[in-house]
Amino acid sequence: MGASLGPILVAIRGAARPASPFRRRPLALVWGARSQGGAGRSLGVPMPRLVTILNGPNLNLLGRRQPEIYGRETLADVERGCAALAEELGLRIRFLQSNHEGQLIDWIHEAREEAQAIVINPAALTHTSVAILDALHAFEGPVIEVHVSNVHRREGFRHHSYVSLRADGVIAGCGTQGYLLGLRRVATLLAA
Ligand code: CA2
Repeated sequence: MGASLGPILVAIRGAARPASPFRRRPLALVWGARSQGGAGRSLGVPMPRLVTILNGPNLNLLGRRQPEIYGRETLADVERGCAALAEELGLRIRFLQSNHEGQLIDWIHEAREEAQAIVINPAALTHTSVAILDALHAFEGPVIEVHVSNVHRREGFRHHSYVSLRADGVIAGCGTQGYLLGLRRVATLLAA
């Protein structure tokens, strides 16, 4: 066993490709120490980029009530599907759900430090929360807003989204597949 090396943060600037708006911050490639497991195991292999996937109030009930609107897949099914696709795309995910606005805001703040992109279904907070919008404004990477149902075919109060004022893309009415489409979009934006 070689000596354990601490993780090294490497910033790469001035790539040949034109600057992407999502590369405003230097690329923080975390190069793994020899002693670490997972993707950063061998020195010189960059950690896959992290996508935080956030789910708002009541989405823990997905697949258990109102299947005519939200389908039959549970949130655990969605998480499994996202994890499998993320691996295919060379991404890592942090998949989270909360019924509390403040918790979602705290996770968005954490994402500023550790994640390169956010996929968010803010659920009912979509239509009410300036606080979530403000938190997302402080996040620099791509943000994709996902809704399982087609909010535009539903009650008028669901037609307005505060989060859309910040989102780089919005997916609605594609069922739980919307999360996978969101992840694919994030992969495209991060690679641009
Ligand atoms: O279509 C979506 O994904 C929504 O974000 C879901 C929210 C709703 O308030 C938004 O307008 C649109 C509701 C999430 C609650 O999910 C449930 C799932 C099953 C049973 C009950 C609620």
